[in-house]
Amino acid sequence: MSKILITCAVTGSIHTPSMSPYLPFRPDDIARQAVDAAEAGASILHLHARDPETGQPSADIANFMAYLPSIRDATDAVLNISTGGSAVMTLDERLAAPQQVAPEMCSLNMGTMNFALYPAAERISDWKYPWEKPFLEGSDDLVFKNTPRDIARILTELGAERGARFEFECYDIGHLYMLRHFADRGLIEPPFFIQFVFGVLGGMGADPENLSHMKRMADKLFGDDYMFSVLAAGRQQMPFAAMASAMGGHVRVGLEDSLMIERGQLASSNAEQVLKIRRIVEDLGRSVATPDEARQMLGLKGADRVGMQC
Ligand code: KMH
Ligand code: ZN
Repeated sequence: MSKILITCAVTGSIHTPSMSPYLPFRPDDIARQAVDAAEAGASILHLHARDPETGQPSADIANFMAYLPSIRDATDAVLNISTGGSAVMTLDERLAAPQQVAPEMCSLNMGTMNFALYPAAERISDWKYPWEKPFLEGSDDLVFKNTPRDIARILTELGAERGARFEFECYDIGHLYMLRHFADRGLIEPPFFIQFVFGVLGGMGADPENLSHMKRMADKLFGDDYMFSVLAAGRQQMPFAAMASAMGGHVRVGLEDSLMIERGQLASSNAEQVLKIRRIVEDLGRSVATPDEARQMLGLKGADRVGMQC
């Protein structure tokens, strides 16, 4: 089996500060946790920005630039900037920072869907910031818009024009067919790095049968032209990462996807989750890819071609 890529999704736009004191949202905290995660074994850092005062998901370039240079200066991990941002943002807002930074990698969500966070609001009684409750509750009537036109725009503006390659986020079988469609249109080139996403309410649930079926269908649609990684949001994060590792896939962990290190216990950092999955995958006989091995495996343009101005 090839070396395993560990992606760490450091903060995201799902969780809110009331859920965990360890969720980083100030630039120094995002940078420190990202660098620690890279030192722990993450070759790819999947990144969003937040408002430094309130932790609210932010599309503001200044909030990205407040932490990105520190990460770049401290580690050679691959920077992967989200184009999903948050479902409450417009596509123009979501693309502003990745367009400016021109990173080696970007996420690309392969379908329009529900992205329901509201059940989490019921578990919180003590809110730290006023934006959190309406943000979570409003997700019962929110569309995470990723139409074929949106996808084509991201492929053109980030891929063709800026040289990024993609973490194709697939939350359902239909998203694999959408990816195939873009391959058939000649807008993407192998190897495709497909992130199978489980446990988001609106996408497929974290059931091992869904993982087997995603793998089976991806094999059929993409043959040797793809590699898969797995993220399961919530409690199934580590079990699904372990399954992916045993199946020859890659893994994604991080506080974007789960705040826990084990049942009933908050993770104290992103690095803690990276170290845990690293132990598991090494025990299963896999070895962890370095950032340069990740670049080779994914066909990335190289850190020296990231356009970050700072
Ligand atoms: N939060 C994950 C379930 C993105 O940033 O483009 C999906 C995600 C989306 O990572
Ligand atoms: Zn993300």
